[in-house]
Amino acid sequence: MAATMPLRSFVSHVVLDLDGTLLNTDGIVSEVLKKFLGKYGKQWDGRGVHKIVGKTPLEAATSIVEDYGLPCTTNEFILDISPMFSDQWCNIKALPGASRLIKHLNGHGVRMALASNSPKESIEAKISHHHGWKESFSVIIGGDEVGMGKPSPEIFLEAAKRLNVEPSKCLVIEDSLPGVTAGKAAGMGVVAVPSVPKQAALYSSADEVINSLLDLQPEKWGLPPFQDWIEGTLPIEPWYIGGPVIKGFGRGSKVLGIPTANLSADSFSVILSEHASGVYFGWAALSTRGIFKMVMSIGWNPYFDNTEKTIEPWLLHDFNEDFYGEELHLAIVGYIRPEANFPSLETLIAKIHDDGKISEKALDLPMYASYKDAPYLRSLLQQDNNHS
Ligand code: ADP
Ligand code: RBF
Ligand code: MG
Repeated sequence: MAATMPLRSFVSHVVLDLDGTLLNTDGIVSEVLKKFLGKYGKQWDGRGVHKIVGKTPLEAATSIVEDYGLPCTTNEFILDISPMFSDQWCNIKALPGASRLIKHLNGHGVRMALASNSPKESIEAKISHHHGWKESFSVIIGGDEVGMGKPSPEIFLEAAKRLNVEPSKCLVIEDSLPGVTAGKAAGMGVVAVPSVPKQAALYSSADEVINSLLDLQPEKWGLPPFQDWIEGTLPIEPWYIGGPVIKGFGRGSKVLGIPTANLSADSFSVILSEHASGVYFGWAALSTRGIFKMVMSIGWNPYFDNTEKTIEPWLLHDFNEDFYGEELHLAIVGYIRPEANFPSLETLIAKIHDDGKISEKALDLPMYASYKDAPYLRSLLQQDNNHS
């Protein structure tokens, strides 16, 4: 594989896209559109997101007015909906790994530009809610500062000019197709981080396609490597999730020989959308049994091509029985790798066992072990509750 990889040229500067790359704007956009279209008796069809991701506000507005046959002009639509968006800027969450990347590059003196199709004013408003972001960029350019937005290379060429560097020394990080096209047309290296799931194949013009910013390897581009990986694991801001174990697809234990305690994807759709798909680990509490080490997959399981984003914890303990219906609480403390597809069941199974071993070992490190005592887990245990 490595031998067939094209040689990448090293870069000195990084140009970042904002919406969908650093910020989870899509969720907010969908919420606002749902509400707005509801006023006209129309229903927002989430599958239309690809028509607006990475577009200029005018292009996106034009396609919505057309597709939904709205009884207003594009300009009226923009005037009407703009305040609804502005009200929501403060609620847009950073995407997984965004703050880590900005801090890392800035901390190593790598100069960065932010180049977004949205107007400069909205960019400033959006990033003002994220500590340390604005100061980290040497250059911030909005779509309103250039003649043509992405996919025209203009905005990226202007970014290079303001950074005072050759375009070929810039690495663009982008989630959208228009952005990737613009970056390549500007003669820059491009890493795509697609924000629409399962669409990686469309991004073949990018130099590299990664699943989330957590997977970026800056050293591939001659930039300083991340130093926060520990024994094959990346510590993350812990998050907690729980509910009754539901019956899954019957594939985990039956086909793979690896039982996974499915949690209902419906109840967690919001929290799942906020976390990148991939393999994570942490601690699991079962009310009548105790607290156990755990490794899990979040995502679409490419090997089985699930239609829904699922969450499948494998408790690293021999239970010899099912515990459907039982309450399960999870503390997720670290990340291991993106989801992958495999040529055979055997290779998938081997990889999951590797993940298990990595997790077993890492969870003994004090930085991960301490979460075994998280109140969210302890409070579920019946013995503990009986004593207090
Ligand atoms: P699938 O994971 O495809 O749903 P099954 O439903 O056949 O596979 O089996 C998974 C069930 O096995 C879980 O719901 C859980 O009740 C049980 N189970 C037994 N041991 C474990 C374990 N170590 N980790 C997770 N689940 C386990
Ligand atoms: N499925 C995949 O298709 N690709 C993966 O990379 C992958 N990694 C997994 C890692 C762990 C730790 C676990 C528990 C499961 C993983 N699976 C993966 C999901 C596996 O295919 C899943 O258990 C079956 O889909 C059973 O429903
Ligand atoms: Mg399962």
